[in-house]
Amino acid sequence: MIFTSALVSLLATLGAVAAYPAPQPSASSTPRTPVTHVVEVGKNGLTYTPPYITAAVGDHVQLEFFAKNHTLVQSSFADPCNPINDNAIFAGFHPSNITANSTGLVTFTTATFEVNTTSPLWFYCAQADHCQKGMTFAINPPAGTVQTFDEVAATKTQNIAPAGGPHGVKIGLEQRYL
Ligand SMILES: [Cu+2]
Repeated sequence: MIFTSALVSLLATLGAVAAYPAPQPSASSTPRTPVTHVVEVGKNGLTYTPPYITAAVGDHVQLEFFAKNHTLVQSSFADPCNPINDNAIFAGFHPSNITANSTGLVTFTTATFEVNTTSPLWFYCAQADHCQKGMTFAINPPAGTVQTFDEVAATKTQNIAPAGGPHGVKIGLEQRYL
């Protein structure tokens, strides 16, 4: 009898344990789903839209190329219009007829890269004098620095494109309705 009541007691305890909800991972330990930031290149003149973004490590930046023939090159903050080094991100040049007035299903050439740092990243368009004219882009720029970058860019006597083809990006196609 003692054994039976002990068993009942044990089963009751087990039942209570089984009914208790399993611990859930806290919000802070849940992996963040990477975000793809679409950036329209040359849609609204010599600009990237948006001109800068806030992004986390692991996020992707997807460039969509509008007319006429733009690119994206990584520079340092101090020296715009000049590739930061031989490993600079370079989207390549992408001639396009798509404009802000285009309608219907269009096919963009895209260049996509992954954000691999929380440090600020700086970019420009190496076509003609687009860099000097303010066609610049930034990821995680500190407050107030975008304007400074553009002011320095405007003083540059050269706008330098990397040699060779695209670097550090994945070139693709993206269809969407405008
Ligand atoms: Cu351009």
